[in-house]
Amino acid sequence: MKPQDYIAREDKYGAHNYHPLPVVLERGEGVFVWDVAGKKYFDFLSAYSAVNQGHCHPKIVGALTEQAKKLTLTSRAFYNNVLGEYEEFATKYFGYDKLLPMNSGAEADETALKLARKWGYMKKGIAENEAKIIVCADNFHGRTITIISMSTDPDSYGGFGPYTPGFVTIPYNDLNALAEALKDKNVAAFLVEPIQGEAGVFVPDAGYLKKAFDMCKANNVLFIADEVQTGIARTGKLLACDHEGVHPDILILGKALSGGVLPVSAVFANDEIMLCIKPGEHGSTFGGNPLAGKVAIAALEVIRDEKLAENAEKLGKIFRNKLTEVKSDMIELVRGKGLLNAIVIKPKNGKTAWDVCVKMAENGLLAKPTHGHIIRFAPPLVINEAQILEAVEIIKKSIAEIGA
Ligand code: IF1
Repeated sequence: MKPQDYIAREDKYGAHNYHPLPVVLERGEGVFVWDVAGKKYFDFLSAYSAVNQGHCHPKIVGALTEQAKKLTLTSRAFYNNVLGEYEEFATKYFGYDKLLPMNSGAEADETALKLARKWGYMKKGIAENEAKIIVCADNFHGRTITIISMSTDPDSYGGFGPYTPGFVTIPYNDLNALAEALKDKNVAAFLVEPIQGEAGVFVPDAGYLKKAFDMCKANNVLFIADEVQTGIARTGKLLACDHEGVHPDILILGKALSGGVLPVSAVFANDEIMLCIKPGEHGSTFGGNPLAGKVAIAALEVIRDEKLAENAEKLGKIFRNKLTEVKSDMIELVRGKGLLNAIVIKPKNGKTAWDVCVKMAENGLLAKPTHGHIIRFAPPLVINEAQILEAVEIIKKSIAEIGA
């Protein structure tokens, strides 16, 4: 089969809920992926920051295959010998009393919203069904109906109403707006991405997260960090909140929590919050399965043992410096933190960010535009300096070819 045969088959039998780049991949290893014709690419998306440890990391795949031969799923109707081991390891790793295991990032966000509302009624004394949660414009927290009810992006919420009530939207990176919203005594929580990934890698002002956290504490409001995309070493620290010494009341993780080998997400909180959910009040068939537990332990050990946060910090600076030096009237700006970066493309001669991405693919590097004119660059954190420099050359060459 040729690439277009794979594409035609998906088009015929699969929902059209994505518009992928015309590349058909069949193998991944470390920072590289290969298509069905054997062409090799740098992966500069990492499945939206789920493959931070590199494709098919042998330690993580080893944990997966070992456990897969023993026991994959019991449901939570019974105990199993792995869940407690994973819960102890991960709660000590991130510094919380407990975690609630789920599968997708959206499920973890939904869990955090339920937890915050429960806490609001049981501990803050908010009247039943009156709890409000502050969210930021241009957020991305997933695709469920409640989560898109918080969205300001018509592509996310359009045509899916009616919407879940109880959300107050403020501009991102705006402490005055937060101060105003916190005056409402029915506010239970503030849900925020430490960096807005989907919006185009918007890094807030230095000090924003810390000041927002302090303002929430002063108003008895929970600070919830959605680190599904920014967490697990992506921005140069274990968590993006660590850059400002913020320890969220509720932490949401997903994606690279499993190194991309299967869906694993989790919500972390201390007992005062977490124990507001009683037995039988929340759950999921696969949440906390032994396969996920062993994979997540291995994925987190790789982050620690291979010092991937430190690597992301060091190579991210080199990447941004090199890209900033590129002389091109198509590059409006370069921004990011660690190895979560983006360039804003100024269209030229009708050529857009999409054309740049198609050209980069021809030249051996995969990345994808977000919101039309922004290209996100997020390679696996196992990348080395020589590979970063080689990737910069491909980006430079592709922009020059498109802009010519
Ligand atoms: C798609 C975006 C990225 C997330 C944050 C929760 C979730 C995500 C901060 C939900 C998921 C994914 C979803 C995927 C593409 C990708 C994405 F473009 F959609 F927004 F990364 F920026 N919180 N992001 O980024 O996690 O349920 O997907 O496991 O839906 O197209 P999920």
